[in-house]
Amino acid sequence: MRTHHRSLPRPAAALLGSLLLVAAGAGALGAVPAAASPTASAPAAATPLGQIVPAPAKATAGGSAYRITAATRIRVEDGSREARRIGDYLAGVLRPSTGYKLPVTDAEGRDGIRLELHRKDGELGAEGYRLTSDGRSVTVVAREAAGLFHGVQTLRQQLPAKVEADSRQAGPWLVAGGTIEDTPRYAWRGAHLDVSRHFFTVGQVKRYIDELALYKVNKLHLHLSDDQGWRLAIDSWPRLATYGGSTQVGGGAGGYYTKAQYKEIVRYAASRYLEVVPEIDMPSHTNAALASYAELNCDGVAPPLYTGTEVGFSSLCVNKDITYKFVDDVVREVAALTPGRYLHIGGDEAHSTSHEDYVAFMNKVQPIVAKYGKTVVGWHQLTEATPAKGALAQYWGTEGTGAAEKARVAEAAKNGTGLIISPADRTYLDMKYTKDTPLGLSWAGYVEVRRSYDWDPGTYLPGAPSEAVKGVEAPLWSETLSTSAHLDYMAFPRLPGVAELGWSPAATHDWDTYKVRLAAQAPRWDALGIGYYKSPQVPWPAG
Ligand code: NGO
Repeated sequence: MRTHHRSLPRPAAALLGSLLLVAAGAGALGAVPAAASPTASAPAAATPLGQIVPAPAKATAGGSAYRITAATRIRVEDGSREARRIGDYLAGVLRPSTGYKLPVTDAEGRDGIRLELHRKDGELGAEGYRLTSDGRSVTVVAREAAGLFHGVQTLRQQLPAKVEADSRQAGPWLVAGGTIEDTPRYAWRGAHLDVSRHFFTVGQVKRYIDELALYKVNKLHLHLSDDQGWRLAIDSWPRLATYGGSTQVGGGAGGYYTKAQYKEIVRYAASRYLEVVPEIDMPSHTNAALASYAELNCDGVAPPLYTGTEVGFSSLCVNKDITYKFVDDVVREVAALTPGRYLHIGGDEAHSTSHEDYVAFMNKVQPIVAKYGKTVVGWHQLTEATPAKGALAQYWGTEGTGAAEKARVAEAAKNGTGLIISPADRTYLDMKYTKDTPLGLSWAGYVEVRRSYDWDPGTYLPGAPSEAVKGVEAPLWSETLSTSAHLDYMAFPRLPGVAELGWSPAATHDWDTYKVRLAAQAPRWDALGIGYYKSPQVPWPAG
């Protein structure tokens, strides 16, 4: 059993030493200003406005703090179903720790927590929001429901960390006064999870989704197939899941999602405003499929199932017609289950496929994705072929990647291929933090917290136009990871940093202020039972 993972919330008293809570604790001892009291003491007792992760585009502090009390109501005035759902979600976060009823109502009123959709507020865009807090109310306004949801995450982080606890805690529950106006820098703020090397249950994936939502991540890229396991039921090729999904790295039992389970993941992600991007990796990383169906192999012989961690040895048979029937069937079924716009076809590390065969394969598969109404995403090796119109390439090189390879990706970007930036030596959450990290890999080097945050996706790839950059993504590969505690320990505290690179304006980028905001998140992770790496680079609160 690993000792660094703390699965139980720390007692509230132990939290009082933390940066976030010293002030709130002091408020509990003295006279807490009433909701409409003068500004002097109230703001001091609350988390300063905008001291959250990701940093908001703009925060203007001032005026009275808002205080949640037993009388507070959550108002969703426009009566929309989505606003109501988000109100219920917020109530679900606040009720256990505050102990208040917090009814969600569409009755009009100027007090309370107000969630409003202003469909004509163009400035807020598809995901932006405005949060205004004063003595009478805290109001979140957005044009779209996604923006309202992100605004609710901001509200959560403005409250003391113990609001995350699942048992009743002492208040006061203050939100500093002022206004936050916030829209994301990038439309693609992704997290990737490898459920193939080790299988993760629907419940484990939901837990990760909830962690992502707190940091305004909006894409969940699921790596559903690889040499070690095929993880999604495909009706037309049933052995993929029943046989190809029957093991994992190290030889454990593996597993797969039924179609109903996959849909449940998609639904849950959507309820947190994340779009699922399914990946079926090809032509390599396909041993599980090749083992399940002999006819997919060039020599007609099925290899055994594989439970090691080598890469690049398998390949679909590029010259057989049945390969494309297989791809067509799989893409059709995956597309039908996926409301999102994208389908990731992998394309990485095809070391046992010749260049000519690789190009022919990728150029034949991309139109199949289009035929089923989806937009292609591929790892950046896709640019060795001809990326389809509108396709996105996910760059996963490192500082050591050769200039020619970088230039090829940049050239594709100039010609219209969008980029998702995932440098392995910056954003790979499976890289060890240091040589002493008990989990993870180190092929791209060690990635300490500062290294994962302190770079700019907009200018990362020399020669790529900044408009081509659609966003960032943090992959979490699972060769060495098999439990939620493992995922948490590798994702925290690096994931919030990559999320911030995706959301916050470049002008807010600053390690010295970031590390203080990041440190202030720790009591929240404690309250949520998220065990994290206590990097010496971050000024964690004592306690
Ligand atoms: C590489 C490789 C994966 C590994 C991962 C481990 C890509 C795109 N292909 O990233 O198969 O799991 O590294 O860090």
